[in-house]
Amino acid sequence: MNNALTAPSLCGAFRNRFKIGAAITGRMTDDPDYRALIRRHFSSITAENGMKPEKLLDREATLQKGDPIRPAFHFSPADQMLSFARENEIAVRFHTLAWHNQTPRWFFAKNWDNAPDAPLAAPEVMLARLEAYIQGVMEHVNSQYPGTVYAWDVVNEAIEPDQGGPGCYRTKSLWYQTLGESFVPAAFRAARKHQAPGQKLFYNDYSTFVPAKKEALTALLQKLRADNLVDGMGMQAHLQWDKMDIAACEQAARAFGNLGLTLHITEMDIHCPFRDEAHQAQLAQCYRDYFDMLLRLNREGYDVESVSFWGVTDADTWLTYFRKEGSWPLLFTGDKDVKPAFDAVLEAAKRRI
Ligand code: 9MR
Repeated sequence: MNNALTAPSLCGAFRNRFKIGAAITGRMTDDPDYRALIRRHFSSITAENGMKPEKLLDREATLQKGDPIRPAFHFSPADQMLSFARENEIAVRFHTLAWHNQTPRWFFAKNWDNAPDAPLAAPEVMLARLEAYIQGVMEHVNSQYPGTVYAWDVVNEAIEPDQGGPGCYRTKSLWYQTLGESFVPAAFRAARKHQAPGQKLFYNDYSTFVPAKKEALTALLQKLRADNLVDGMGMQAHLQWDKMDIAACEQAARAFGNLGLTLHITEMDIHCPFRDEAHQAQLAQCYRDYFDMLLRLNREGYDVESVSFWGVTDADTWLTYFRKEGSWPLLFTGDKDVKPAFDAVLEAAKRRI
């Protein structure tokens, strides 16, 4: 097998098509082999966890500050990755500002109370906190690392048809419980205020190809678009090798693209619990078909701007924990060799579609 460090550059092959990205961890930016691999193959990075609210919010310092609205931050985990990106001229997708998950409950509570059953803060307080959070993060990033972030995941995963709320909002989200659906436009409005020139604002979600979800998302994006609040749709693309429905993915991409939105594939992996040659060849075929679809869309004039994998090698995929079984879903092995899926994606870049 070919080592990833000598294989042709993936992002180089796609230079004229779209950015190729990966979700990375802080540990990777300390490891010389990962640094070299990322530099060679990726023109975009996302922090897998390091820029989420639970990583940036500092409760102790917030309490000390004594401000009921403006929280205190510790930016060091994010700074490490932003510095790595800046040094290596890699663009950053910032993930993520408003999300129900990985945002500590105390952020939603009256007086920043940490008790699991503490009363939630009043809607006007939460609106002000949402704006203060977004302002605090965006001002820090844009003043300390100008030109580094090109896309912001402003709102992540607000729609969940299974929770049955009106408009299919995720009703269990504490953002929804405190502010109702208005938290979505409010977050985008705040981000618009603090974005730097050239940055795009994204809504990001998974299973966007499921018809009920696609419909609800399209309705939401249409409203946001009408108010000029959103620039792009982030389609996560956590897929499975034996349940690929590329036509459904394509239909969703077209629906969002037809609203005039830039399209990012933000979190791509294709779960495959088998590492043998035959299954990995099928995985490669899944990637080939998916990338052919994206390239076709680009040819037609859709603005597919960036495709990011959720992880770098099979050794660091979240799927192993999530699926509670082995998963070999990405383009590089844990030993940092290229896989058949890598060759398939690389070849897709060369094909005239
Ligand atoms: O990959 C992330 C994993 O390490 C975390 O434990 C998990 C916790 O919420 O979040 C994972 O990333 C998610 C991303 O932020 C949003 N879309 C779904 C991703 C996979 O769960």
